[in-house]
Amino acid sequence: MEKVFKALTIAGSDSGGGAGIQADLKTFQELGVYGMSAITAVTAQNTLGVQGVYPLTVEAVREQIQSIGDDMGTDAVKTGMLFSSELIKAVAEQIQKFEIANLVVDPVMIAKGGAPLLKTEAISALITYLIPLATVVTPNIPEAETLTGLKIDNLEDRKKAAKQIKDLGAKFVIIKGGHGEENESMDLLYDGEEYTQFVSKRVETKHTHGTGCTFAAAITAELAKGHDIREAVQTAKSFIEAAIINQLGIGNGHGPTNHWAYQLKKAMMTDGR
Ligand code: PXL
Repeated sequence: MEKVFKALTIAGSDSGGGAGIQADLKTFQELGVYGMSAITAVTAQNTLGVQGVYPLTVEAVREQIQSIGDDMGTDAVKTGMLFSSELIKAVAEQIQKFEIANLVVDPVMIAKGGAPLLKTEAISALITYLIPLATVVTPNIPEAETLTGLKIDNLEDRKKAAKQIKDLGAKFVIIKGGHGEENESMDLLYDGEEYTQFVSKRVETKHTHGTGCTFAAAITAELAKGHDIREAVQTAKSFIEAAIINQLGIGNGHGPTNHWAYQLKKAMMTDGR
């Protein structure tokens, strides 16, 4: 039998299905990776905003990861919404215990409408316990500013922030360009020596809910399959670009992206259409 690659997401549940655990599992599936989850918090949420946040206990989170580690194992882990310093510490301990090879840390802080998904007191725990274990950290510009205390206005600022986050102990850093204002969206990868820019055209749309989760989940799936970081980021970029361009028009607010668009595009290309 062909080897089955597996990925585990440790994140919050988005009842609306566009972000969080749901976005991660859909993305793993689309990229041919078996998806597993450890839920840190349940959010009541739709395209209009976050109506409720219900964190799980430290025990509940620890045990979900334990169950997977004891039996199934995983080729990669992604973390998303972790909410509190207690949950971050427990997750970091479990990740160390199971000697996870590929860890993608998406430092989720605030939902699109402004609802906090990480308590302010937990930012230092993220820096102390989790980022040093990361293969790659994937902040957007506001998250990179919070992690570094820098104000990011231009490419030089971005490079400085990437270096500072790398110095916290992560192997790679990608500062995403989705929050910029240029008509291109550029993601900047730093490996400790070189900066690599991944550029795509900016798409004007309000349907971008869950883009950060989806991008990081695609990187996780590709690392799980054994691709290197540059290949993984390139595929993730194509995946999220297709998902944003082919949005679904669901809900009255910031709608979800289209998680099946990338495979559809690939199938059409191999069809010769
Ligand atoms: O996109 C960040 C994010 C992560 N996790 C959950 C979310 C969101 C954004 O809304 O709801 C559960």
